[in-house]
Amino acid sequence: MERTFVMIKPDGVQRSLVGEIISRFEKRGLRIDALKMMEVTEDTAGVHYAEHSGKDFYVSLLDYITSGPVVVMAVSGHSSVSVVRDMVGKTDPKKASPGTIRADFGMDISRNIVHASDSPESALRELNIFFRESDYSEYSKPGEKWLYP
Ligand code: 3AN
Repeated sequence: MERTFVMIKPDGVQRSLVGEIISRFEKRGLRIDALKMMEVTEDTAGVHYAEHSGKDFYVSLLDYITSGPVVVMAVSGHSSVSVVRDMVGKTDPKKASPGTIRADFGMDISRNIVHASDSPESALRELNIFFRESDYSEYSKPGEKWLYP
């Protein structure tokens, strides 16, 4: 069992894609362990995107992520990091495969709707930025005991 971090960015919220995106993860058989809508502060955005500090798109990236509410969630399942990344698609929606979230709903690399952790280490780091232990709920999914023993 693996847990990953997903953020529906301000453009995803403003375009009413929250339900659609969560639904895709649920229908795939992944489990939502924690979920909240929030506004990201400059400080939190800086910590989350620290690896991009200094890049030419860094300032606009921070402006974008702090421009309106986001929805953050913890998503768990077998190999959830890579499964969710595959469902999200390539960074540039124009290059993402049809059927992925970014390809199906976007065209712009700087408005690419959703973020998902790129490794188990990033997932742990990012989950710890946005959630504390008491935010997580554990439950079984009847009929999917083979997935969630
Ligand atoms: P991903 O979200 O696919 O892991 P990263 O981590 O390389 O992509 O980039 C983080 C975010 O920075 C992207 N989701 C996107 O919003 C923004 N970004 C990345 N590359 C560019 C770029 N060349 N121009 C504008 N924004 C970018």
